This record gives sequence, C-alpha cells and structure tokens, in this order.
Amino acid sequence: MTAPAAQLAPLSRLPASVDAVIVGAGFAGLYMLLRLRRMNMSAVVIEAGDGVGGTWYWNRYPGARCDIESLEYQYGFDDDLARDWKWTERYAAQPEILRYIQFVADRYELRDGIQFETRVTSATFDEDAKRWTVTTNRGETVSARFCIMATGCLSSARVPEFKGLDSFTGEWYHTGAWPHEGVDFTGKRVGVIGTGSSAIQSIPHIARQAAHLTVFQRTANFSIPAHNGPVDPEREKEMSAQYSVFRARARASQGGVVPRMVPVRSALEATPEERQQEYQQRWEYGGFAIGSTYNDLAINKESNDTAAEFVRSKIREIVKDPETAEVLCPRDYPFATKRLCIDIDYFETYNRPNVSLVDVKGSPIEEITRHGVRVGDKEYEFDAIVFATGFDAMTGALSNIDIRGRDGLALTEKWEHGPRTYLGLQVAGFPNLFTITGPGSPSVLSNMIVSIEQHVDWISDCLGYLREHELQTIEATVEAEDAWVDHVNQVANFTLYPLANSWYIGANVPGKPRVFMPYIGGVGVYGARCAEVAAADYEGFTLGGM
Ligand code: FAD
Ligand code: N01
Repeated sequence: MTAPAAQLAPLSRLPASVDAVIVGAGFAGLYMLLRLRRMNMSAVVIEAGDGVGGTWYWNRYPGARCDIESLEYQYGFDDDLARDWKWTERYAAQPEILRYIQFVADRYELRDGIQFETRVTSATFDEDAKRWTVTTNRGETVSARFCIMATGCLSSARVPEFKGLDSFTGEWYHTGAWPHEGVDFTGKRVGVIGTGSSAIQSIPHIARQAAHLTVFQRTANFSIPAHNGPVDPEREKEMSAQYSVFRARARASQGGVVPRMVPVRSALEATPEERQQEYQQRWEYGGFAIGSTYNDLAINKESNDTAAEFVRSKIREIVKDPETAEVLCPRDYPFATKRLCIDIDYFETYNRPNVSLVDVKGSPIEEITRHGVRVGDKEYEFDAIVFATGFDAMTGALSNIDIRGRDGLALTEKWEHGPRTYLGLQVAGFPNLFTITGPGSPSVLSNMIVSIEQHVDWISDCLGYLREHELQTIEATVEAEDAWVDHVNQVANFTLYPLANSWYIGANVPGKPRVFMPYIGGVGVYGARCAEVAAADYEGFTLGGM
C-alpha cells in the first residue's frame, strides 16, 4: 500500500531536529500538533497518506460512516468549532467526516506542520543524547526529544494470507485502503469476504450495484439498525450552545458518550414481557443504546442470552429465507462482546435475489483461484473480491515501525507475549515515547475522539510539567506497568468479553498473542486515574533531569 523506500525521494522538508515527532495525521495527530504548537514546542507530523484524516482518509468504501452519533464523534476542545461545524446526518458518512477533519486542519493552520506521503520506518532512542532518531521510508531522519505515536488502533489493514491471491485475474480491494476514485461494481460478480462492521456497512451498497454479490461469512455478527436520518435540530442546538459541558459529561462516562437511557437493573429482574418491550424500544431507537438496556449484559451470561435471543428473533423476522436467517444468527459469542455492528439495511439485503451467503465456518476458504474463491471443492467465480477482513488492531501500526528503546530493545520483542503499557500511554524501557490510545487504555471501547483528546491533553500537560521542572525524560516504571497490565486483565476477566474470538484479543491474526488489549474499566474511571497519576507528580513514572 506504500511504495518501497527505494522508489521514494527525500522531500527535504523535515526539520533535522524538533521537540516532538508525531506519527500520523488522523484525529489524534492533528490535535497533538495543535496542542504542542500552542505550548510553543516545535513539532512535525509524519503521515503515510497524502492527506489528513487517518481512518477517514483510508476507509472510503461505500457505506462507510461513524457508529457513534456525529454530534458526539467530533472534537470537543473548542466550543466555537462545535458551533461552526454543522453535521447533516445522525451518523455522518465518510466524506463528511473527512471534510470535517480537513476543515479542522485548515482552521488551525496545521497543514504546514505535516509531511505527507512519508512512512516512519524506525524510531531509535539514543540513551546518551536522550533523544529519538526517527527514520522515514524516504531515507530522512529527524531527531526529537519526544516521539508520539498517533498511528491509530485500526490503521494496519490486513488481508489474510490466502493461498493464490496473486493468481486472481480480477480486481480486489481491502475496505481499509479503498481507492480514492471509488469503485463501480455495476454488472459485476462480486465476492465480499468478512461480515464485521466494514462488511456490514458496505454489503447493502455493493448489492445494489453488482450483478451478483456473494458474501463469505465465518462468524455471524450482532448488528443493530442505525435508523440514520438528519441530525435532530433540537439536540444539535442544545449541544452546540455549550459543547464543553456535554463533553465533560462524556469524559466522565463509561463509553465516552453523554449517557442517556442509563440502565438501572439486571435483565433477570425484568419479566420476559418487560424485556421484550425494553429491547424493542432500543431497537427502534437504533445504534448502541440496546447494549445498555440492563446493567449486567456485559457480565452475566444468562442476562446476556436474553439480548442475544432478542437480536436473533429480529434477524428471523427480517430475513425471509429461514435457512439464510439461521446462518446469519450469531451464536459463537455473547452479545456485544465483539464490536456491535450498526447497520443500514444489512439483514434486509439478504432478501435480494442477487445476494447469496456462503457459510465458511465449518469449511474455510481454501484458496483464491485465478477466477475467484474456492471453498471445499466448490469454486465461486468473481470479477472483483472485497476483503472486509479487518486490521491488525492496536499493535499492528506500532509493530510495523522498528521501535527501539533502551539497550536497543525492540518494542516487538518486549511485546512478544502481548502489549504491556502503563495506562496505555507509555512503555517501560522506552523513555519519552507516547502512544495515543495505546493498548491498555479505553480507546476502541469508547468514543475514540473523547479518548484521543484525553490522551493528547494528558501528554501535553506532562510535557509542560517536564519543561517547567527542567526535566528531560519520563519513563514508565516496570512495577507500574506490571500493576496496570494486571489490572487491565482483571477487569477484562470480570466480563464476558474474553469469551469472544475478537480482534480486541488479537484472535483475528494467526499467531498474535491472546491478550485483551483495551481497558474496559470505562473512560471516566480511567481518566480519573490518569489525572491522579499526574497530580501525584507522575506516580509510576521515573522522571530524569538535565
Ligand atoms: P487513525 O485515524 O487511524 O490515523 C492514524 C494515521 O497514522 C493514519 O493516517 C496512518 O496512515 C498513519 N500512520 C500509521 N503508521 C504510520 C507510519 N509508520 N508512518 C506514517 N504514518 C503512519 N471510532 C469511534 O469512536 N466511532 C466511530 O464511529 C468509528 N468508526 C470507525 C469506522 C471505521 C471504518 C474504522 C476503521 C474505524 C472507526 N473508528 C471509530 C475508530 C477510528 O479509528 C477512530 O475513531 C479515529 O479515527 C482514530 O484516529 P487516530 O488519529 O487515532 O488514528
Ligand atoms: O474488521 P473485523 P472490520 N476467512 O475484524 C472475517 C471499526 N469499524 O473492518 O469474525 C473468512 O471486525 C472475520 O471473520 P471472524 C470497528 O471498531 C467501525 O469490519 O474473524 N473470514 C470478520 O467477519 C470494527 O470492529 C465501523 O470469524 C475472515 C471480518 O473478516 C473495526 O473497525 C465500520 C477471514 C473482519 O471483521 C474492524 O471492523 C468499520 C478468513 N480468513 C469498522 N479473516 C463503523 O460502523 C477475517 N475474516 C463505525
């Protein structure tokens, strides 16, 4: 997806030395740059793509949109920004979110601080100089006091290692690296591999264009209708009048969104009729609301089963062919312990005559052939294949960079048995390296913009503290890191989440260590802990002098 180093010439725009290198120009990298500039620190952003946007730059597949409502899925650091930008839909589509990020880049004049079309290949800590040397695929290097990874949790798109992919004579695409000019599937025979969020969003669109669409499903997923529509003008008015007040409530919440429909009891305390009514109410409301119908859905399997059965009953209601409906009914994991999918007409799409579903759970895809996909002894012929096969999540983008800390220790070696961090912000042995929404932080289990802002604010305050106290380095201690990793695991094991073979646990990448990566304790609890650590003069970190 990026040209090899040998083909790229240096752009000679990178400064030789800065206070901070920021890798990535998505929501995280842009806000980080803004904060550092406001502190009069010199910083440069290095970005592989040729524009800003991160996720919203790369994921241009048809149907891509947010699943956190637009009014919440935006920056909250500037009330004027929230007032000046108007979202059109309850769940904004990718082009609109990308326009928003571009608007932000222009409004705060950030573009001249970003070098595009450049991939960071290595980052090495020099213990004597106490500086990072960051190298790019153009052969350039930058020396920086701080190295801040804003590389994204879902930015390392992954095509499974299918035998024979090179021999396929048709076109193929990955949802996470979609061509900018779009793809016209009109009249084509298309195969989609995968039924996660990206597939669930794109399948209805592809089905409307293609002559025939075949979906290969390994694991059936829970999906809830978005009931998308125009932004509610009343709510828009209320929120944009004082956005920071709403954002403060989101920051104190479990998931990083302003709590509504707060659950007050166990599913088992409700009668079957009450449960039916309460699930139905949230199904009609749409989106993630159903996940918080009761307060024990994430921790009690019996309660969880009631939600799972409700969704299965909906699938049977929508999908006309009973056999197809049964294949689409998720049974392999508890409700919402993989990322819940939010859709527009997903299950309805299987009622179209030009759509068929192939269950590859028992009989996996054997190979990609010259003409299509082989499952068992059956070959399906296609003009195009779409890999909606997800990402090497949370650690993939970091592992792609040769990051070396003290004594030349490679991050990949340190994380051989799974990622270890203190608060998801720092790694022992890697001074002055920060990971925005790193493993061990709420990140992907939250409204990510809220988590990104909380991390960027914390890192900025930390760098301000170091400067004020004339300190050169900050590094997580091994003890603090060990304790945090234990805590992250304990909290995860208290829930039903580890029962799912999800990307949260690395299960989608063969050979990846099985470790529950995000912190499930909640955005509010986590933010309070980070604040306490800072207030206690960065407890759990070693601070180094000049
Ligand atoms: P990213 O947006 O991933 O940006 C990281 C950037 O770093 C990329 O541009 C990448 O090119 C660059 N980069 C990585 N490695 C290198 C390198 N070595 N050198 C140079 N550049 C590099 N979250 C939500 O909370 N709500 C949603 O509704 C939602 N919808 C999503 C929909 C899709 C299709 C996907 C894939 C994710 C979604 N997410 C959602 C998660 C989403 O990733 C975050 O919300 C957010 O956009 C992440 O921003 P970021 O800046 O941290 O990372
Ligand atoms: O990726 P995924 P995604 N043979 O990993 C299947 C965010 N997001 O891009 O489940 C056959 O979820 C795999 O099967 P299985 C969101 O956080 C948000 O869809 O491993 N199938 C699965 O069905 C989301 O969770 C939105 O058995 C194979 C699919 O490919 C995250 O990004 C939209 C296979 C991958 O699903 C990732 O979503 C899009 C194989 N060898 C993304 N290998 C919103 O709605 C993999 N699969 C906002």
